[in-house]
Amino acid sequence: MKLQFPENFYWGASTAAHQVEGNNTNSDFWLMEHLEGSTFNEKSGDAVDHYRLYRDDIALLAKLGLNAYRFSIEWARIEPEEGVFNEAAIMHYRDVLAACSEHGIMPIVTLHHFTSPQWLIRAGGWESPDTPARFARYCERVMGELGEHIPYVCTINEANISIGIAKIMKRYQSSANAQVGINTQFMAKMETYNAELTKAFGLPAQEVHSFLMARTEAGLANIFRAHVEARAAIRRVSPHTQIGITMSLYDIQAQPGGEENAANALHEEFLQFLPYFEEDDFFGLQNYTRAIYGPEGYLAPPEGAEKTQMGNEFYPEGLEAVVRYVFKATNKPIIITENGIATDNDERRKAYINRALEGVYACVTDEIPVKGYMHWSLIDNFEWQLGFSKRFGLIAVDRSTQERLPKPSAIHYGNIARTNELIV
Ligand code: GCO
Repeated sequence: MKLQFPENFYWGASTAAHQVEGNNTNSDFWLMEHLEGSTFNEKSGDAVDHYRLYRDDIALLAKLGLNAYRFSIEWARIEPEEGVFNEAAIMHYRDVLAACSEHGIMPIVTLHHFTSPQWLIRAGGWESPDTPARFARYCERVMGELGEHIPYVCTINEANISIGIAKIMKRYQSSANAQVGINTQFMAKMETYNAELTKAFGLPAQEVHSFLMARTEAGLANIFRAHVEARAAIRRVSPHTQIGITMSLYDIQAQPGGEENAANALHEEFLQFLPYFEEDDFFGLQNYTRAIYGPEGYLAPPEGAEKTQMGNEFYPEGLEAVVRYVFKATNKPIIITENGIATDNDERRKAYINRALEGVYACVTDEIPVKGYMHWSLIDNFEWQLGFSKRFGLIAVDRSTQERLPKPSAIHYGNIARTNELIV
């Protein structure tokens, strides 16, 4: 059967600056990757050298048949010191946007994708009440200069991620507590790490507030205030740009007796933030798997479930459910800004794409305004703490030569994009 997508559907892929560009030396993550006892498996280094090779990468994306590219602009490059804006970095992103335009690619730009300038962290990071204004000032500068070339902007990537991190940490700690040996080792490692953090940022470790760290209630509110203040600033300087935020969302399911836990999770991870999106133009939705709740709380994936390299359950059907609940709650146009799978079995990536898109098709048929699908990721890249071993890319990279090698899934997805048709 052929499933025909709407004519103006955006078929794209996503990346994030720090994960692909390389040498993001003024960012907080760069510093943290280089600490002794670092929690990163490896350093980002040259990553996949996208800062230099973006023209080839965008040409390749277009050649595959895609018509949209979601990437992020790096705050640490644009404003390496507080109040000092680097014109060369702004020019670089102007060139990236020009390359998109030459290839007929619609850019979707993210202004903050996890990494921040080191000076921001020294000034209190994401727990400081001054950070929303600092973020808005950076957004205003970038959008004032480049906004005319940016039709869609996402202010902050996965603004709700600290909630997911806190839940994972809690699960990890309860399993670590059960294994005292590991726990002692872990504590010793943490001590070295904390001492190094203090040295690096000149602050007590508990005052280092990078984006992917534990967050207080006030810190979480700061992040959403940063979105609201940035949105107002962007509206002033680039009134035609459509503005949204992106959120990390699970298909939240309940087993009998788990309904209340599931409803609480939905509220905590998503519904509580609705007031902040009211004036947004679209919603950036990111989904990778489902989360099941029973009467006692979160349940591990069912026995025997297929897992991805991330340990997530292979569950592409989750996307449809998330699109439906997001639309019901927001009534806004949706762009799927991330969805994908870490695997070395590219056949499973193809299957994941097909099954996820079948769900998107069902939503579109029900007149839910899904504008586009951005697969994570265009290219294998630096998966944060887990390094380069987790492969989400449609395109592989030989990092010794930086040669790009499109996988069969890239050809497959490109054909869907080119024909606007999914064959199931
Ligand atoms: C996130 C980020 C991406 C990740 C991707 C795969 O969701 O953590 O937006 O940077 O690389 O999600 O884990």
